[in-house]
Amino acid sequence: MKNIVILISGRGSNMEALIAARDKGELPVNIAAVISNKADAKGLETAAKAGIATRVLEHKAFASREAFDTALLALIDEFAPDLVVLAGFMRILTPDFVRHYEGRMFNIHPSLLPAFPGLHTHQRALAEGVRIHGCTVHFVTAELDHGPVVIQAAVPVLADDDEDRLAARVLQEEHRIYPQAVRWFAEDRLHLVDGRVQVSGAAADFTRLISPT
Ligand code: NHR
Ligand code: GAR
Repeated sequence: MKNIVILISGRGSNMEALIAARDKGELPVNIAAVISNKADAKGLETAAKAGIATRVLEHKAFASREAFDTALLALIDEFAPDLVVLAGFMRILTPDFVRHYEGRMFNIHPSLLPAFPGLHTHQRALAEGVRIHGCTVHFVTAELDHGPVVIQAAVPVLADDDEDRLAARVLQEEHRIYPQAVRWFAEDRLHLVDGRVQVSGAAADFTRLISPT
């Protein structure tokens, strides 16, 4: 079974969705550790209650991004992960760190990339007046929020939406697609071809059905 390490900075509801999927037998991975760059991240308690090893590495204790990333890499590798899962992790990672985990690090981003990379995505989607918003799981590359897309989910923007309501509706979809993406990885069904992700097996058949060429 593959090992995963989850990185969080806060609430950790995406992490919880992964734990729940594992507990239901829908996600065949060993969650080796949950690591936070913030000591007060609520998700740390949730992970500890689930019996998962937790670690804190505070970025504030380091003089530079490079120094933090070097220590973070060493800490993560103690758990020998096959996949590193960013789940609401709020620190931009240096190119050397990203290269070390190339093809084996996921992020979930609360927009339909390539729209709205970076922060405050729901507020920006509302300000632009887009009718469709959503979330994206992608492989992490050095360019922020630009890595190959693994899976996306679309969420309608309603006339009376505010940031909180829209964020909550997107979050529900995040909790559905993140376990799905990690499951595909665990099943060795993801293949990078020319910088794009192919999903082998039933999902690929489904893709052909809904977009005939
Ligand atoms: N690192 C790289 N190299 N590439 C990506 O695609 C990354 C990444 C690190 C994190 C998550 C990302 C998101 O999904 C992510 C993707 C933090 C920031 C940010 O500006 C932006 C995007 C993401 C995460 N962070 C500030 C910083 O200076 C700190 C903000 C804070 O602490 O609140 O690092 O949106
Ligand atoms: C999620 O919406 C996630 O997509 C987003 O933060 C939230 C974390 O929630 N991530 C980013 O904005 C990364 N910059 P969670 O801690 O409950 O999973």
